[in-house]
Amino acid sequence: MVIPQVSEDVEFHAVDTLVPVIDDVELTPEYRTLATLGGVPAFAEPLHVGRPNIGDREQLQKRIDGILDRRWLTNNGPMVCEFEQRLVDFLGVKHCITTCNGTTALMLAIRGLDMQGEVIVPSFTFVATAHALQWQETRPVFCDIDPATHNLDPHQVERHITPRTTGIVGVHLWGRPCDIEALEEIARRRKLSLLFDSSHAFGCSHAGRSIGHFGNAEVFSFHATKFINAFEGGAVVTDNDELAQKLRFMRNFGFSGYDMVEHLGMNAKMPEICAAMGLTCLENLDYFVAVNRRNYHAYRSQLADLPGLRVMEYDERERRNYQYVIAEVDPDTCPLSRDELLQVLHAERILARRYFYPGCHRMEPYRSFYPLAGLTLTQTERISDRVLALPTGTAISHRDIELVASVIRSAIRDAAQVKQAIRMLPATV
Ligand code: T4K
Repeated sequence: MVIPQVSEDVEFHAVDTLVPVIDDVELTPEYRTLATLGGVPAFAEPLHVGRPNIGDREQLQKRIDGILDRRWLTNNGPMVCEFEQRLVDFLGVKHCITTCNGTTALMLAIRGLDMQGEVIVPSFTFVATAHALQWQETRPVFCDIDPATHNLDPHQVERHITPRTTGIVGVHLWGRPCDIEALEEIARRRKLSLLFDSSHAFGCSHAGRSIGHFGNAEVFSFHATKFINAFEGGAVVTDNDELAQKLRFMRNFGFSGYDMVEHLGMNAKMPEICAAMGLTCLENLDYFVAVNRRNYHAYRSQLADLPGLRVMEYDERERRNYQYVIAEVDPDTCPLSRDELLQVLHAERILARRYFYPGCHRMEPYRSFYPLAGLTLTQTERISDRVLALPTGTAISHRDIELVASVIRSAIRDAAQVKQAIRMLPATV
């Protein structure tokens, strides 16, 4: 398969486009009746937030054939070694240790960095960030975010440090880097380990340097829904030789050779077929970025000037992967709440998501540990009530985005009717 080039002025079509129910010629999107108001849903099949990017299938197939011919399926095989080397070259880091998913990569890094006791972490993240700590009995201490960036607020981090604190885990949410300098300064001064959960930030940069370079280590996820996917997969990257060696042992039961175990370990190895997918996606990275960027700009222009709805911005002076298109709905100025808008979209089979509602502190086991956490996590609660992730990626077309945007515009225009109709609908979220 030839990967199409995406240029600024040429109309593009998605690789795996879902087919809308409505014929292009029949209805101008703006004038169709919303499904909430009794119309036909805009999409025949669910339109997901982040369907996997696939890349060049022929290349992937060739790699899979090679794996089968070699009969070497896992345990640090040649495909995994090649993937790790390509990641090292791409990111410009010293070491890359791939794993079977991002969560185990976090778990290994946390243990490898000896993060015990309490670790400061945002609540506004995918729950895996907190679970990776709690799973090994290290207590996640939830810290509020800066509402402008959705990332850890360094001023709040200082307030949560106690004699039991051993580290900080920052999350570069939506691929927008944390306030890295401030967090590095705190970690240095208070002698804490600093790990970044960079699951959203593969291919992004900060101050001209690739994400992957910062803190003591950074972790990527290569889950199917991520910008670069390996079906399932993850990686820890670091410049620290000793940590890298320890992590390599730990991901393979602690073995240093055929017989000798040097460290407590687990089975966190990436299989060869996952590395084949990862390599194939990596080769198509420029195409994925171009499509994501184009989708992002399409949404921004088509949703501009709506009252109370703002599409989150990316700093275009830095490298970004544009993997998430995030709308923020202000309940004071938007005629519909975020949840009402979500119901409208779901009725059209547009499966927008409330990432990362309601915040980890409102999920178990953390809700029971910290029943009053919401009192100090005011920005987390405020933002998690406003955010809506919209469908993007290489599986959706420009036409899909036009339809999604027209549904949102129509819903806001006819908000009074929509509100009334929603009261009669069963809740879908
Ligand atoms: N840290 C952060 C900040 C993370 O965001 C994540 C993962 C992690 C750590 C942990 O990394 P991993 O251990 O997962 O490598 C998804 C993903 O499952 C999860 O990996 C991701 N974050 C999170 C943000 O999103 P869900 O439950 O919201 O969505 P899911 O997996 O059902 O899929 C999303 C959409 O994509 C669906 O609406 C359906 C569609 N889809 C999904 C899959 C798996 C497909 O079309 N094809 C597919 O193969 O968690």
